[in-house]
Amino acid sequence: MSDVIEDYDASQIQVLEGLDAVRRRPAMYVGSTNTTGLHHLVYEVVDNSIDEAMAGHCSEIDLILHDDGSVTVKDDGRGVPVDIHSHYKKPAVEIVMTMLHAGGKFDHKSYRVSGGLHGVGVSVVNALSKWLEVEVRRNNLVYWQRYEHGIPVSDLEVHGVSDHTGTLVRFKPDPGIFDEVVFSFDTLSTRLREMAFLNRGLKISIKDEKSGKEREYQYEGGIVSFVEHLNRNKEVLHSTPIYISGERNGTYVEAALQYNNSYSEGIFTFANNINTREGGTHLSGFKAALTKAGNDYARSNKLLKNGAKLTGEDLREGLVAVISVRLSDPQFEGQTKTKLGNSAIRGTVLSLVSDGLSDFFEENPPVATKILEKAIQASSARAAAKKARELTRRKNALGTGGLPGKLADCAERDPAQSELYIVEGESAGGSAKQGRDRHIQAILPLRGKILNVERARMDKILKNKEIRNIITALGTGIGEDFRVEKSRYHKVVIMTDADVDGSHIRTLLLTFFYRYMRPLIEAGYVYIAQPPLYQVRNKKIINYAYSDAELDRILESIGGKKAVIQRYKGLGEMNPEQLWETTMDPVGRTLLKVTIEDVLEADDIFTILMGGLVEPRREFIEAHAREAKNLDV
Ligand code: 0RA
Repeated sequence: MSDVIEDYDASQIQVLEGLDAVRRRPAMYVGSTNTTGLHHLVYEVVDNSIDEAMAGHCSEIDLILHDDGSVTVKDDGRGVPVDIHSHYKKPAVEIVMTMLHAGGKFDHKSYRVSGGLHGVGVSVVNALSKWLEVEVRRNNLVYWQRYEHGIPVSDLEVHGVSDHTGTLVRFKPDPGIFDEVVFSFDTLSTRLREMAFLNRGLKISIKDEKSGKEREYQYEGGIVSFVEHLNRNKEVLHSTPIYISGERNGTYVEAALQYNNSYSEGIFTFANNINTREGGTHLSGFKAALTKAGNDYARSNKLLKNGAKLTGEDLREGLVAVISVRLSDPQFEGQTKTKLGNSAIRGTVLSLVSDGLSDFFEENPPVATKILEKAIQASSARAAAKKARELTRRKNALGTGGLPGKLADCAERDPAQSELYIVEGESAGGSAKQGRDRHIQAILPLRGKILNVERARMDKILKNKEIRNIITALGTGIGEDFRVEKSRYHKVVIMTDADVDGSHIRTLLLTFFYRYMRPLIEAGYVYIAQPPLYQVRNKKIINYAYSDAELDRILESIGGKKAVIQRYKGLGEMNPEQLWETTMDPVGRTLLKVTIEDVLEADDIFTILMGGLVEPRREFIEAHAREAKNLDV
C-alpha cells in the first residue's frame, strides 16, 4: 500500500520538474519565444491530429482563433485514451498532457519524428500555456479537463454523451513566456494548406473569430494538386503533373513534377510532413533519378549528339516538383535541422523515381520530347554562358584590377566593414560619390533599366553590361561559380528613386539577386536604402519625413506655423550633403534588410511580377493597389 503512495508522489514530482524545465528554457523545446515559437505550439497540436489522420483514423481537423487569444484544434480521430494507467493511477490523457515525452504505450504515431521541433509532445504546449482545456470524445462520452501553466486544476470530468470520437484542445499561450501572443491567420493558413496538400483527402479548416476570415483546404490530388498550385501562374509544358509513388522496405515515396517555360527550378521536399528546406538524401536521390531517366531517354531516342550528356541542371530548368517521403526514425541534420540524413533513402528514391520516370517517358513520348527539348536548349545556353563568363573573366584580367570603371570603390579592404551602394541613375550616382564616406562606402551607378532576368537565360543575362558590372564589383562570380564568401562587401544597398521607375529597378535587382545570388540574400547582405519622401522647411529648421504618417507628425509638432513641404521624387533632388545625412550616414540612416521569409511566397511574387503571364500580374496589382504606394509594384 505504502509503495503505491510513494510511487504516486514520485510521479507527481517528476511531472512538475518536467513542466518546470520546459517553462525555464522554452526555447529548448519550441525553438524560440518569438512569434515563430508561438506558432510552433499550434503546429505541435495539429501534428498530433495529423498523426491520427496518417494512421487512417481522422478525416477532418478544424482550427479556431478565438477573440480571447486562445486557439482551438479539433479532430475527429479516435480521441486520446482516458483509461486509468496502472502505474500512475491517472487517466492516460492526463499523462499525455502533463508528462514530457509520454510515448510508448500512448504513442499513436505511425511515423515518429525525431529531431527538429516536431514531436516534442503536447505537454510542452500545455506547460507554455496560461491555460489549456482538453475535450475527448470516446466510449460514447465527452471527457474534459483543464490545466493552468500545465498543472491540472480539475480532475478528468465527464461532461456529456456523444456518438462521435475525437479530440479538442483549446489553449491560450502564456504571455509571460512569449514576447508576442497574437497568431497570424496567414502564417497558419499557409502551413495548414501545405498539410492538406501532403495528406491527400484530409480536410483542414481555419476560422478567425475576430476578422471572420475562413479557409478550408482539401485536395483529392494531394501533392499533384500542390504542384498545380505552385505552377498556377506559369505557362506549363504539359497539362498534368507526372506522379510517381511507391513503397520499399517500409519507406513510402511520392513525387509529383511538372515543367513550366521559365528558367528557374523549384523543388520542395518533405519527410514525414516536415518541410526539409535544406534538402537531404531524398532530394539527392530525386535529382539523380531525373538526370538518369532524362539521359537514358535522350540516348535511346538519339536526341543528343554522340557522347553528349545533359547535366542535372539542364534537366531541372523550369521544373516544379514536390517530393514527400514517409519513413520511420528520420534523422534531421543541418543548421536548421531540416536536412534529411538517412542515407538509405537516397537509393530508395533514386530507384523508385528513375523507374517511374522512364516508364512515363516511354508511355508519353510527346511530353518526354518537350521536356528533353527544353533540357537540350538549356544545355546549349549553358555552354554559351560559360563562354560569356570566361570572356568576362579574361576582360577583367586585362582591366584595372578587374573592377568596372563606373565603380567608385571604398578604401576599406575588409568585406565585413565595406558597403556597396547600387544607385539608380548617373546623377544620383554622382551625388552619392560626393556625399559618401569613401573609407567604407563604394558607389556603383546604374544607367537606365536593367534586364528582366525572369525572362532571359543566363547567356543573355551575362551580355547585359549593368549586370556584369554588379557581378564584377561584388567579386562573387555567377551561376555555378557563385561564391558568397568572395563578396567584397557585406552590405549591398539598393538605392533607387521613390517613384514607379525606381521601384521597378529595385524589383529587377531583387529578382536578379533572388534567382542568381540567393546565398547573398540568405547571408543577410542585401539591403534597401530608405530615402526620405519629404523635406519640411520651417524657417531655418529642416526636417525629413520618411512616411506620410511621419509628415503628419512633423506638421503637427510645428503647429500652425508656415512650413514649406517638398516631396522628393528622385534621389537627384538632394544634394550630396542631404543624401549623406538622410540616407547614407550609418549613424542616422534606416536600411531595410532583405530576407527570404518564405521562399514559396517570394517565388510567387517574382513570378507574378516578372514572368510571362499578364493575367496574374494584373490581378496581383489590382489586389494590392491600395498598398501599392508602399509596395510600388
Ligand atoms: C494516444 C493513443 C491513441 C491516440 C492518441 C494518443 C491521440 C492523440 C491526439 C492528440 C490530438 N488528437 C489526438 N488523437 C489521438 C490511440 C488510441 C486508440 O488506440 O484508440
